[in-house]
Amino acid sequence: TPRVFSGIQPSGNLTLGNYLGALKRFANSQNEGIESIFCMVDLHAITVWQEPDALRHATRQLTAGFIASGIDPQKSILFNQSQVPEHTQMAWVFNCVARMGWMKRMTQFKDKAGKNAEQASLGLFGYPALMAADILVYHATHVPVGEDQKQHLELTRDIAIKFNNDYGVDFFPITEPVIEGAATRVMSLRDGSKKMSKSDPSDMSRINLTDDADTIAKKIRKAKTDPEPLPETTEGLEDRPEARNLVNIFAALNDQSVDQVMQDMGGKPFSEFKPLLAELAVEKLAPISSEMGRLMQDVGEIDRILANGSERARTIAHPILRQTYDIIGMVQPA
Ligand code: AQP
Repeated sequence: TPRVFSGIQPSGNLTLGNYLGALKRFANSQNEGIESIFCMVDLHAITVWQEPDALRHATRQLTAGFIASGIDPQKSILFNQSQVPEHTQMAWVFNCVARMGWMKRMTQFKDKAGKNAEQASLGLFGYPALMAADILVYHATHVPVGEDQKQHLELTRDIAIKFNNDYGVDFFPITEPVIEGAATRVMSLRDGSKKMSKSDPSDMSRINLTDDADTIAKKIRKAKTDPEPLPETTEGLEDRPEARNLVNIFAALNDQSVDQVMQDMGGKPFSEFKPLLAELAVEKLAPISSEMGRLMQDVGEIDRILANGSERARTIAHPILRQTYDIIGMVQPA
């Protein structure tokens, strides 16, 4: 039976990239009646420094972001990773399955550690093994994510395959990444070659789900573009990363294909297209942002949702961890 899992780090403000690449699509599986498990991956967040109060706040705000994006905590399981110890327990097993060589090929580690890899935390290096544990401790079959997570999902498959082979079992499923839609990789508004990211030092590079209408409009107006008007056709976007990014964003926000957007917008100068995009972004994001604000007024309720979700998550994760221990030969109480 299919089961969906995905996670987001409470490492700052949610961006338009997180929304279009992940959150907006999460409600799909829930609404199709597929069991769906969504996690605030707070243990992933501390692979780089987080102020404790900011982490607590971001975890609650992210939970509000999920709910405001259409995740129903009754239908789906919504929880934070640190309340379900089976994730880290499974991660240890996978630390012993994954090979150093596999981990060293991970481009996200290279990007995030930068030139100073010796100063990066061991957790940042091991991040993908914990991510594999997040997924496989539920035997999840499908993982909706943005394009940047593709390599980590391939590693998750490699870990499942090696575990199954090493122990001669057919235990872990080979997970399918679900990377679809017009905005699987939303780029920075300041640099069409970099992905939009919550940790980019420039706030002008991203749209935050908490930005107000004026800020959204200003960021889109100032978004970097080339001087030409939009091309007439989709093909004309090929060597124009900034133009392509804005068209992709428009398409994803409006639930259209890129071709459909180009039929309406092709040939328009940015002075016309940008205000239309800003208007659309405000129309789609403002209700989410105000719902998040409303939910954040009752932090106690958010904490209850997370505690309840964590309990439900454990009822799935615990037996799978126990079976894993049994397969690998750990003596357990009868
Ligand atoms: N720019 C993006 N376009 C499309 N999808 C994106 N995602 C992130 N950025 C984009 C997707 O959002 C989900 C959660 O991401 P995450 O917070 O767990 O980690 P991340 O990929 O590291 O996100 P950020 O915003 O770049 O955070 P920082 O700056 O803290 O590292 C994932 O499904 C991801 O693909």
